[in-house]
Amino acid sequence: VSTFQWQDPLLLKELLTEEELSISDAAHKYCQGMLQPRVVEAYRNENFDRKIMLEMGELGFLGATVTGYGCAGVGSVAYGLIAREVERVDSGYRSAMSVQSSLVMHPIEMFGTEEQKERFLPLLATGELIGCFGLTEPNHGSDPGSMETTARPHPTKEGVYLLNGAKSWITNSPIADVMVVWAKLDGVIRGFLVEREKAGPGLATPAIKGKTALRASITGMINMDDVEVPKENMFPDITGLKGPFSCLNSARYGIAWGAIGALEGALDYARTYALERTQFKGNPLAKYQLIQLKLANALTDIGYGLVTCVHVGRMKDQGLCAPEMIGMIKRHNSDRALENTRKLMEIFGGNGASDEYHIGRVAANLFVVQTYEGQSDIHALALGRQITGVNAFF
Ligand code: TGC
Ligand code: FAD
Repeated sequence: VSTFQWQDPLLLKELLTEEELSISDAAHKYCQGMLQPRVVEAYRNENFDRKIMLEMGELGFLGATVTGYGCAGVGSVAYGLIAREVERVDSGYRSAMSVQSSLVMHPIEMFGTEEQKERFLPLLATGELIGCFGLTEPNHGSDPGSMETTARPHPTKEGVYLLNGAKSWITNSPIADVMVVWAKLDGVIRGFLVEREKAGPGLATPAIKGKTALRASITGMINMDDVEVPKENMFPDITGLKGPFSCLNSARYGIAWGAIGALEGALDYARTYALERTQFKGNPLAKYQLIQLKLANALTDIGYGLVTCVHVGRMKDQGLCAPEMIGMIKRHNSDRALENTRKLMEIFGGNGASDEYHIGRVAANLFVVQTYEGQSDIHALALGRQITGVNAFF
């Protein structure tokens, strides 16, 4: 028999290897020591500090699962533990990290030529280069198969493609040096590595300002008007939607961990507040049963969420993971994190509206976490399609 530990309710640490525990500790120290002190100002001013990518690179957090090319080559669970610690501070910081890792480095590792890997991966690993992933368009989000962005051979320059179209809501795009852009070539989806330096005047990546969430992350568009991309920057073999969707498996898996990290952060803020704040005869809020119910619900979803993440991570590394398993934990963990955080926010009363107390930022961010990489209802329909064999999308 052991004593219950609210900080680790189902003893996650017993499921982890020594290496995973030490990566998790290192990530926790960096995130609490270096990211947490910056986050209120960053969020208030919509400011993403590019130096963060260099710091994460130094610690081996970028492309952590990639083998070789200056990357750490760790397993999926270690990657998830990093995402959890980063998102314990802010979902936007996790976005920056996971886009670089899962949506830029991972596809280059999976689909790139040897030349593309050698040219991009080491510099993306250190954070000297920043990447982004352009799938969503102004008119096509949940249904990226209908994308309008096109690629066509340059009429006069041999071995060059011209890209035309617009991508919207793209994490990191305003500061990205290399952009993974998905476009239709002769009606078939292909992936291109668009380099800012070589793209010419037809490329514009304006920031989307005035966001009501994820303000510590930079988000923008990728506008392309005859942007030139050399043939050697196209992924050679991958065609169709399974290209971008394979990248999303890895990123959605990281989000499943990250969302629980955000909820753990929220629970910590709420517990501290409930113990310190008194109402009615000097009692701390923590004494009241309705307050304890909110804390208990959050803790239960944290315990369940983390155990499923470890399980799916192990299955992923053994090649036993179906995409819907990842969709299921991405959906469930982000839904539970959002719902619980919103309830925990009530504990703060009016102070919940002050950014100094963090909780409002966490709740606002989690709306986006529930929305990007497949909104929760989209993942429900993907599961429904598997259960019934009937397609409810169209
Ligand atoms: P569907 O017919 O289901 O699939 C088309 C082809 O793709 C294959 N496929 C997958 N392959 C690997 N992994 C997956 N998860 C896959 N899902 C589908 C599928 O096998 C098929 O292959 P083939 O060979 O038979 O052609 O496609 P559909 O058009 O019916 O769409 C299904 C639906 C709605 C589930 C899908 O379109 C979807 O997931 N929509 C959500 C869109 C989305 O997630 N967008 C994310 C944009 S990136 C982003 O948000 C980054 S935020 C990053 C951050 O800041 O953290
Ligand atoms: P829509 O597709 O218009 O959906 C709106 C609503 O309708 C949703 O609730 C959806 O579930 C529902 N809906 C749609 N179709 C159906 C249906 N058939 N049945 C039932 N309900 C349906 N994209 C990228 O490519 N790269 C990025 O880096 C990136 N970063 C992002 C960062 C931020 C801060 C945000 C907010 C978004 C980001 N996105 C990115 C875009 C994100 O993936 C999309 O917003 C998301 O996929 C949803 O698409 P949409 O916004 O067009 O919503």
